[in-house]
Amino acid sequence: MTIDIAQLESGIVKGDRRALSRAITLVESTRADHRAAAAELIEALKGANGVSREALRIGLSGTPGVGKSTFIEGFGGMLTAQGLRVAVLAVDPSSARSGGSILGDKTRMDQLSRDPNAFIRPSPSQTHLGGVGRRSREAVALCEAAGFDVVLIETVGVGQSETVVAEMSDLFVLLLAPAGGDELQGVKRGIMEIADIILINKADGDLKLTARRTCADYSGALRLMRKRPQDPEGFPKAMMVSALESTGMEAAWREMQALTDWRRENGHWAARRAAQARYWFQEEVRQGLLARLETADARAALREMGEKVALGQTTPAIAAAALLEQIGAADAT
Ligand SMILES: Nc1nc2c(ncn2[C@@H]2O[C@H](COP(=O)(O)OP(=O)(O)OP(=O)(O)O)[C@@H](O)[C@H]2O)c(=O)[nH]1
Ligand SMILES: [Mg+2]
Repeated sequence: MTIDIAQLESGIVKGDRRALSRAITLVESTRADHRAAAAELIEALKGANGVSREALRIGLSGTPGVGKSTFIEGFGGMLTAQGLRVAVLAVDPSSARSGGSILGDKTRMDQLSRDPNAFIRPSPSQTHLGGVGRRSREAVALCEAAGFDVVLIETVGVGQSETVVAEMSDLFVLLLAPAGGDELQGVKRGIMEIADIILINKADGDLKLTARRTCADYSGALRLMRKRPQDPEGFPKAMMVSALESTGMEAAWREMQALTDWRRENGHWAARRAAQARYWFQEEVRQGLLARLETADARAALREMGEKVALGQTTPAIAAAALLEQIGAADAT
């Protein structure tokens, strides 16, 4: 593809969806010239109109089948009905998504995918999580520049992807299914700690009672957690929703807004974005170092020195220092 950065930039700023799509394809590319063009585009958009527009970025996580797609369809539709523009991005580790669920999403987000105020971008096929973070973060930045009010970043609740999504979100929402008390233990503590709002989905029909109990259990568990400085009284909180019946959506949105307003007024919103920028900078450095290990020379050296270490001809520390020296990443101390 021929890349006209200025054209992409003006298209995005005007909210042209085709320009946005093409730009996202660009940031997803691993080709060196595309990477350079993507970096230039992101940099150019940062100063678009002299202000960088801020969307509300909502991270949304939940295990397969919990109802993420159904929730996004209902929640996104409620937002667009209020005149808000909504972008939906997905962040998935390579193994998490089967071909089937993309097909499923087409039907589960049928209304939203045809809504002129919504933009849905399915996740690209991924190689490793390191690259996923950058690409998704840049896609978020593009949606923000395109004037979307809300960017929903969905991830399936496996592995490290929640952390990656939390690091690019202003709010983190965890979707859970109704379950017996024993299963409360099943949610990893780390995920509870990054959640701002826990939504117990499927609070309808036969599941309603169980959902109520699950919600009470989580409310109790959240109250026992140490209060975080970024939370007003009562947060993080657990609530019930039914994505299928579209109930609880307005209440959930109200709480998200209340939390957002409080954080903005108390400086936590800006502080979080600043901390995230710092995190992504460090992550880029880490990824850059790792990439240096991926060259043919570095790989050959790794093999060779690994062999010497195995044979006892040198020590792991000395071999490592030599290799780092060779790739130009030696410890200067
Ligand atoms: N009863 C009930 N069923 C629901 C609700 N939300 C989703 N479901 C059902 O749960 C199933 C999975 O819903 P999805 O929205 O595809 O779940 P998902 O989290 O996107 O799943 P993956 O994309 O596979 O990770 C579907 O059969 C939905 O109809 C709900 O609020 N109530
Ligand atoms: Mg889904």
